[in-house]
Amino acid sequence: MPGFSVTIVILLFVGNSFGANYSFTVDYVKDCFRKDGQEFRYISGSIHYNRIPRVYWKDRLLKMYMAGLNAIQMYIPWNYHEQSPDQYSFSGDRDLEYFLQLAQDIGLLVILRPGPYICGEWDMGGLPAWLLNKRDIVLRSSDPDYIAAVDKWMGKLLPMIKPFLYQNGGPIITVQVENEYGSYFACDYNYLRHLTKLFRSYLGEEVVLFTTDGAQVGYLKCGSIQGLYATVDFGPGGNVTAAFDAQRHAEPHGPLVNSEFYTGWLDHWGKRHSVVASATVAKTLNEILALRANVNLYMFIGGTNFGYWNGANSPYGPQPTSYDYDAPLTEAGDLTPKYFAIREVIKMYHKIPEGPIPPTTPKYAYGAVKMRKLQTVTDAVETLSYSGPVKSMYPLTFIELKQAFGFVLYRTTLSMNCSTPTPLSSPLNGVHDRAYVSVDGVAVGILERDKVIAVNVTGMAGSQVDILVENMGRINYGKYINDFKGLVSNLTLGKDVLTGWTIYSLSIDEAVSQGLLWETEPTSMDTPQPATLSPPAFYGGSFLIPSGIPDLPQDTYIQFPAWRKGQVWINGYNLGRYWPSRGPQMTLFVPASILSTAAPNNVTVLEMEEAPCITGPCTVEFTNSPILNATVQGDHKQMELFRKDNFLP
Ligand code: 6DJ
Repeated sequence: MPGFSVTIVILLFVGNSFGANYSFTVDYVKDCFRKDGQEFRYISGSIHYNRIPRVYWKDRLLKMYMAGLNAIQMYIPWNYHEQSPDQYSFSGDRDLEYFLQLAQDIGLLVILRPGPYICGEWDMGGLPAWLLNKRDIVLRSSDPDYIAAVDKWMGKLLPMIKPFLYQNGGPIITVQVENEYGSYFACDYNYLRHLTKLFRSYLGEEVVLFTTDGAQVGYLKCGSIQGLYATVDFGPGGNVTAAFDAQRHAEPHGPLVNSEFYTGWLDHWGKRHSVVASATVAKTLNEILALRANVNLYMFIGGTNFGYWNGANSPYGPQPTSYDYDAPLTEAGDLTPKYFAIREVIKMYHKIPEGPIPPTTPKYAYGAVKMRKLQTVTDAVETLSYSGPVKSMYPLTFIELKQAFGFVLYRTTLSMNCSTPTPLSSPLNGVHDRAYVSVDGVAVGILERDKVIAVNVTGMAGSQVDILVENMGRINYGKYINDFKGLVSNLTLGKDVLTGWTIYSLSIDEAVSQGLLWETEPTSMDTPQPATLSPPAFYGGSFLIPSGIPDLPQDTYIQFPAWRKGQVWINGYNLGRYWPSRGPQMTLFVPASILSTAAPNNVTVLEMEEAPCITGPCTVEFTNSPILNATVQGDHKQMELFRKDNFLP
């Protein structure tokens, strides 16, 4: 039966080319990767889907593909998908499977970094804050409670990932275990071994598992173990051969890999904006590629820390809302000279796809929007605190209140007459992270972690003390990632420990998106006061997208002339924190996808310190270009330089 055998041959052929033949391996003889048996080198770029609205994923991935990249590298932040224990979300902006599929459809392979810890300037390095329910948990170690939570999460995540592995017909060529584990104090090999077994049990024996550590032998010591391919990370401008020598110390053979080649660097509030010259990036990239090494450009597009997702470093220094990173594609996905400089280098080694690069999208300056004062947090406390207050002798932390992000109001009374200014202090530096203090509705000062531990108060015994505490983002790197929020130790008034607290866990995001905040009649408090501080308050305004102009709505940036610090929502979407009084970030990226042409767009601002509304124009402003590099306040080194440059005393 000749027809029958022909059918079998065809089936076998099809079977081979769509499954069984797909392989991705390490060649320890020729020092390279092999894809389907052929020598393969990746030139990859980092993109974090959690920092880009879903509607823009395709645009950003296409731009990456058109730059000549053949792969992307991405984290999976655990806390983004499991915000409360056992409550998983994988839809909308969290649709991981859709993102992986898009990457594959566009022609990009994927280097996956599922953690569980990711660092990445992301709240608590991607670990869910609820892990801190066990007070003394040792994160990133063999602590049984930590391991139990990791096992459960990976039991949910890794089976989702499996069909996307290259050998199963998907785009994922390699999977990273943990992240820069060699720079963590615990140095727990049993933990790394446990993760290796766990990953293998769900993903199989075939997949290439790897680790990434700083390019120094010291980091690789605790970061690498048998069975995980050790790679390194390092930035431009240094000695490439020396950096790869560190990798060779752990992996005498196999492909050279720089898993994070820094195209830019991260920012902190109050510190100068990081900039890395394109020429330096291009030069070192060329050196890396000339060595036949594999490379991932971190970041290729940084994106935005929307909402409360930014992390922080220690001593406490939170990262701003923008994660632009001075990357080749800007926060808003715009093409930059760095993009083209990188593309030129890649062109010397790999074939670049032909065809047009998706253009930079236009931005629109919607102009000034008038804002009106709404309630203060104290006025609105009943609305904001759905479950009502909790009474406690001593302050409770966010975790004890089962709140992960945002703000908590701590209320007590002055325990004694303070007829002369008396210090209200956090002797153990336990304000995590910023506390706005008012007495009988009058703002008296701000406490700030690692910066200001006392403010002076006056008032009669029994006066109401309201302390609104802001979580400004959990530490994401180093020893102090067990970052509890709220008042994490007692406050004192003079020598007295303050007790008898009424604590309001606040659901501000829900109240804003449901439009529950009201305008208030001006009071005597609203008249100009000598003090330049007011109790935290909401402001609201709205604007229409102009009609008759084609292609609106477009992306835009919001800025806060003469506002000080706070949080902003548009149509209930939490865009993030603004802090122009500290800098360097002055504008927040507003994606068009949250704007409406059908109705007025509602802007809600929670200003923590002082709005310009009494003394000047009460407006926020939509502009068409970002400012991420303003002069910063509070960076003493920079001030010194500035003084010197300007011949100031
Ligand atoms: O893997 C880390 C990235 O997520 C490596 N890295 C980047 C990102 O956080 S700072 C910027 C950093 N590691 C800490 C090393 C400090 C010198």
